[in-house]
Amino acid sequence: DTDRSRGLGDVYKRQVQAGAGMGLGHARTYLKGYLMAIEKTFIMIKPDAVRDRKIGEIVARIERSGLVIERMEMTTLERATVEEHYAHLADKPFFGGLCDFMTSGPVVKMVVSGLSAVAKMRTLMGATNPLDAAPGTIRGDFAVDVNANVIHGSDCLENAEIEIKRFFG
Ligand code: IDP
Ligand code: MG
Repeated sequence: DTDRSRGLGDVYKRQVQAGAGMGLGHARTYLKGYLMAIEKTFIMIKPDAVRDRKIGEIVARIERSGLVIERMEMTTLERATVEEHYAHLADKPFFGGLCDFMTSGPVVKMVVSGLSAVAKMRTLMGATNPLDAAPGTIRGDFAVDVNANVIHGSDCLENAEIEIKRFFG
C-alpha cells in the first residue's frame, strides 16, 4: 500500500539524514519492524511429545523466541476434529494412521502471538519431515519420524484464524 511505503521511505530518509549512525544493514532490520505485523497462530504439541515429556522444553523455546503464549490447554482430540484439521491430506495413504496418532493421547493446544508469529513459529518448528529439519529446530531436535513429528503450527495467517476457531471455538 502506497501510503505505507511512502511513510517507510520517509522514516528511512530521516534515519539516514539524521546521520543516526545506522548502516544499511541496520536500517533494513529497523524497517523490517514496520513491515511485520502482530499475528496470532495456532500451535499444538502432538501426543508423541506430550508422552515424551517435552512440553516444557517446547514451551520454553517458544517463549525464548519472544513470542507470547496467549492461550494453552491440554486436551485429547475428537477424531472428527482431527479429520477436519487434516482434510487436505484425506487422500494420502498415511491419513488413517495420522488420525490414530493424533487421537492417541493428549495434545497441548495454544494460541501464540507476536511479530510475524505464523512464519516465526514455522521457522522454530523446522521441516515437516524430521529428516529434513535442521538441528536447533523443534522437529530437528525432538522428532525422528514424519509419522510423529512433535508439533503443529499453522502454515499461513488465513489458516491460523480458521484453526484457532476450530480448536478454541
Ligand atoms: P506441516 O505439519 O509441516 O504443516 P503438512 O504437509 O500440513 O505438514 O502435514 C500435516 C501432518 O501430516 C504432518 O505434520 C505429519 O504429522 C503428517 N504427514 C505429512 N506428510 C506425511 C508423510 O509422508 N507420512 C506420514 N505423515 C505425514
Ligand atoms: Mg500443515
